[in-house]
Order: sequence, then structure tokens, then C-alpha cells
Amino acid sequence: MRKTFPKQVLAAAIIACLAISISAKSEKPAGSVPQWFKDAKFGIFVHWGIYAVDGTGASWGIFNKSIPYGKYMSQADRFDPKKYDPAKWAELFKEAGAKYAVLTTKHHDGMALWDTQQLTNGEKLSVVTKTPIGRDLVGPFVKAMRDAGFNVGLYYSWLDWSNKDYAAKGRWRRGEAPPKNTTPENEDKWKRFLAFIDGQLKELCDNYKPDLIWFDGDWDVSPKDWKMADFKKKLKSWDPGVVLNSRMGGYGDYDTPEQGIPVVPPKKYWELCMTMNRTWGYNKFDTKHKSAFQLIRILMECVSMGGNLLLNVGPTPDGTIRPEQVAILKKIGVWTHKYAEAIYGTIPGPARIHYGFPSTLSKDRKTLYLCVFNSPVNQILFKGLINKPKKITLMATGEELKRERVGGAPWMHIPGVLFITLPKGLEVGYGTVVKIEMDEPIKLYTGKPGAIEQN
Ligand code: JFZ
Repeated sequence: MRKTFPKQVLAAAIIACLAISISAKSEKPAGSVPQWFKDAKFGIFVHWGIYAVDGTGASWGIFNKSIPYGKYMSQADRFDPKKYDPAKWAELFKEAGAKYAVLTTKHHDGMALWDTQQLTNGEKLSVVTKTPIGRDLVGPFVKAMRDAGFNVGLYYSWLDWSNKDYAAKGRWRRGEAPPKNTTPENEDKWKRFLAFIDGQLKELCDNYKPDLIWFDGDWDVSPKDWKMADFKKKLKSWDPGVVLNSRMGGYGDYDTPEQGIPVVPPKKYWELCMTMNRTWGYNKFDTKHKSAFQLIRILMECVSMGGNLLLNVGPTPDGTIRPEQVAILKKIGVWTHKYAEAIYGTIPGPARIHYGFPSTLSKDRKTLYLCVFNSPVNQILFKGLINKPKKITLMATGEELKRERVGGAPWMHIPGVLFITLPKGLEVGYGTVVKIEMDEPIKLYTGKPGAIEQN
């Protein structure tokens, strides 16, 4: 005989299940992204600020104490980007095949690129008040990008190494796990700081109505102390439809792996952010750019696993984009335009067990696009390899092969991507085998690259 439960027991069980699922939802917001973001696949990140002047790198010198604070900030006295013409940037980004662009409106150094009315240590800290250019740089960017048909994102750093009310400064060091439950030590300061952020974010939403806010620098403070749940609600009411990235204590809509392609695709929608050379901001000595081939391959690795690529440029202090970066973007553009159908608006292809290389599918799943990258450039890649290979050879001939490691964040133990160059003109025929010899048993990185965000 079948057992039956009394009605009351069933009702209680249903209520309990509902309660659990509701509370689980409110604790860990699922997040969702609009269709434009899913279809876009390729965006350009722009790291631009006073740090371009001496090429100090974006903000981190302040924290690392590799440059005195005053000296870092004195770059503002010489920040006069007379050739700033965002319409030209938009033209270039369009040529590259990007569909959206994200500008740093305030990096960790606290210098706003717009005419903020909020006070930092009693005065306005922005390019309008502190630099010779003396005007809003965000507005023209937003307008130029919109005119070119782009969706627009604004990067904003929660933490602020100029604002003395940012009491949590210095709590977290490289190589340590970000703290989960910190409380900023001085309540009044912290309240003032939250009001300052609130004011700035309201200005950004009111003035520019961004399609996306790309947060950063949430790691010193717990989501509770940041009042992230409140901020999320406010942002969505100030700017309905805005997409929020994950760097808001896990309250965002999508994940942001950084500098390394995820080995296991994140659960939420995701976007890999990556520098074109090695630094986010302009540095004329950093000439080690990834090749157009590598970047196209990285783009398709992302797209084939259901993610976007947000590729960074660091404009110069005069407001132009350096020729090497222009050239790379143009090369990428030739490819992205030619194969547009296989990129934009697609969904991930079958699992890699079916095809070891990137593949995508049309939304109706009727068209499969398989990417073949071994020819004519003849580079193959391995991701997530922690070991430094002792020797890499082509088994057929024993010939040693050149390798190059690109990306990677050693301080987070993220190994980056290993590119191996096959001999020029190699006839692959039915297949060829590359032998990788190591000193120790193979060690694979299987974590989430750029895992500085709290989940
Ligand atoms: C963050 C920023 O700090 C960085 O300057 C850039 O804007 C990037 C998009 O986002 O990335 C980080 C964060 C933490 C570390 C390195 C990069 N870290 O732990 O050294």
C-alpha cells in the first residue's frame, strides 16, 4: 500500500521548501544579464587617468609604496590630454569589432574623470579641478560611444586611496585571501565614506545612464559593511536595466575572471578582462603586447565557453591610443568582421571533449562553427599549467619548440596561458604530437582566475 502524508505535513514541507529557496535567493543573488551583453562578446576596457602621465601604472604604486603619494598625485598637474577625441576611439573600437566600451571613471587613486561634486578630504578631487585639461572627460566618452552604437560601461573603484575616510585602507595584502568579515574601525568616517560613494554613483547614474557599471576594489571590506544589498537596489532604481559586474561582494550580475581564461567556466555569465600588454594604464616601456593572433584565439576561447572578452587599452597622456595597440585592434577587426556570424549572438559550442578547440553555435543550434587555429600561424595553447616545462618538442622530429607564456597573475598563482609555436609551414597531416616534459608531475590550475571577488 502506498504511504500518504497528512495534508498538514505536506503543506508545512512545501512552505519550508519555499522559505529555504527564498532565503537562499536573498543571500546569494542569482544575477542576470541583458541580451545585449550576452550577444556582444567583445568589449574594450579603457584604463585612463593621471597615471598615464609618467606611466606609473594605475594606482597600485600608492598601495605598494613604490612611489610617494604626493609624487603620484603630481601627475595631475601635467595631465592635459589635448588630443582627446573619443569619437576617434569609437571609430577604432568599431573597426576592432567591439560592441561595448568601459572607461575608468575613478580608479583606486580616487581621481574622478568627471566633475564630481562630492568632497574628498574637504575638496573636489577630479580632472576638472586638479588638472590643466579642466573638464569632464566621461561625458564626451559616453556620447561618442553611444553615437557609434556602443553600449557604455563605467568602471568605478569602491576603495579610494586618497580619501581619508576610507578607513579600511591597507587591510588586505597581495597573496592573502581577501577578508570576509572586516568592519571598518571608525564608524563616523565609514558612514561619511559610504555617503561619498553614494553621491558619486548617483552622479554617474544621473549624468550618464551607463548600460553597465564595472565595479572594482571591494576586497577590503565585507559585503555587509559595504551595504552592497542596498547599493544594488539603489543602482537598479537610479539606472533601470544597468548591468553590474561581480566585484560588489558577489552581488553583481556576472563574473569577472582576470588575466587568465577560466578552466572551468563560471556559473554566472562571465567576462574575462585582460591587458593588451602587461599593464592596465599607459606605460611606454611596456611594449610586450600580446599578438593579434593570441588575442583572437583568447576571444574565441571565451566566446566558445559562454563568456565575453573585455580587452584593455591604456591611452597616452595626450589622449591618443598608442600605435602598437591601434595596429593590433585593426588586425583583430579584420578577423572579427570576416567571421562575425560565428561570434556575435552565438551560444557556446559543444563541450571540448567533442572538439579540442573553440566552437560556437547559432542560437537555433542549427549551425556549428569550429575554429581552426593551428594554421597558418601554427601556435597551440595549453591553459592552467602551473609547471614550467623543461622541454617542449615535436615528437615527429624531436625538434624543440618555442614557447611563450602570456597573461597570468603570479601573486594569485594564476599561471596564464602557454603558447607553443609549431614550425613554420608544418604539414600537420593527420595530426602531429607535441611532447611536454616537466621536472615534476603535472600541476594544473583549476581555480577561477582573478579570484579577488568575494562570492
Ligand atoms: C583590478 C585593479 O586593481 C587593476 O588595477 C585593474 O583595474 C583591474 C581591471 O582590476 O585588478 C587587480 C586586483 C587585485 C590585484 C591585481 C589586479 N592584486 O591582487 O594584486
